[in-house]
Parts: sequence; structure tokens; C-alpha cells
Amino acid sequence: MTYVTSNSVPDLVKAFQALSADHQLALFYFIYKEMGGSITPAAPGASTVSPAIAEGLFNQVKALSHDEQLQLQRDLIEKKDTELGREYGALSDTTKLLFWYRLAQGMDSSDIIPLPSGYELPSEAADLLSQIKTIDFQKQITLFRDIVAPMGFDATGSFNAENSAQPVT
Ligand code: 45D
Repeated sequence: MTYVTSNSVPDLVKAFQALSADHQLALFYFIYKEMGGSITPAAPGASTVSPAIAEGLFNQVKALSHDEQLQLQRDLIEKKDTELGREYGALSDTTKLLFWYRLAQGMDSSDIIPLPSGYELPSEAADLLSQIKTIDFQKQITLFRDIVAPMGFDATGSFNAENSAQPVT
């Protein structure tokens, strides 16, 4: 069953968020795999990205056991109030994206808990993936930013002013 009725970014964000935390993680990793080489850390418009901060957070996660890494990623999605969730919540949206990108790369090198072998994407997530593939690259980036933006814990209890000027379309 699919939640999405149109392929607008806000609807796709809602559909993504309607998945369980585990299905969001799985889908996000499949997205990373699909995008492959089209993500370059030197992408234009990277003015609000802080690679050193993303790397510092990544290294904290890398130092944990695989089970803890998985729990931590679930906690980010579920916006739990954790130390790392607060650090994450203070990042700009693009730095959040870079952090997730580094985690996905870490899965490929087994620094981060990989998907179980032979894991298949659940059908609702697979449906959503095929819809995401139909939107253009720029909208995909906006979609991923909107997905990672609310994750973690916002210790200020309000929207991050650094990100508030970003278009939602
Ligand atoms: O056992 O402007 C399951 C920058 C099941 C540059 C599991 C950029 C049970 C600046 C839960 C599945 C590069 C930042 C296990 C732009 C089970 C700039 C585990 C663009 C083990 C635009 C699942 C960046 C797990 C972009 C661990 C486009 C899943 C970045 C983990 C895109 C999934 C990043 C992860 C993407 C997915 C990252 C970590 C798509 C990460 C995806």
C-alpha cells in the first residue's frame, strides 16, 4: 500500500516519514545506492556544509558497536533526546545530509552496521523508491534535506534559523 497520491516533495516526505524507522533506514540506504556517483562532496551550493563537523559526528558513531550504531540511527529517526541527537539537531540541513552520506559510505566499508545480506526492500518502501526516481535531481536533494532536517533532537525547541530560508518545493 502506498501513502503517496502525488509526487510533490511534501507528499513524498510524508510518505517517507510514515514508514517504520527500520524501513526508513533501509529505503534511505537503497537511495544512496541508486544515487551512487551522482553525490559528490564537492557539489555546488555547499556553502552551508561543514565537512569537519559531519566527520566528527561520523567518527563518534563509527567508534560504537554495530548494535549501538543501529540503535543510534533509529533514535535519530525517532527524534529521541540523546547526546548525539542533540549534536545532530544543531547541524545545518546540508551537514545532516553529509553525515548520513558518510554513514552510508561507512556501511560499504563495514565501519557501520551493514544491511543483513540478501535484505530486500519492503514493498511500501520499494514503491516509494520508484516514485522518488521519477522526480528530478534538484527535487531529490530538496526531498532528502527535508527528510533529514527534522531528525535528531532540537534542543532549542524551535526551527533552526540557519535553515529557515530554504525552499520546500
Ligand atoms: O538488521 O550541497 C535495517 C553534499 C534492518 C555536499 C538494518 C550534498 C534490520 C553539499 C534497519 C534495514 C554531499 C552534502 C539492519 C549536497 C537490520 C551539498 C540497518 C548532497 C542492520 C547537496 C539499516 C548530499 C541501516 C546527498 C544501518 C544527496 C541503514 C546525500 C542505514 C545523500 C542507512 C545521502 C543510511 C543519503 C542511509 C544517505 C545510513 C541518501 C544513508 C543515506
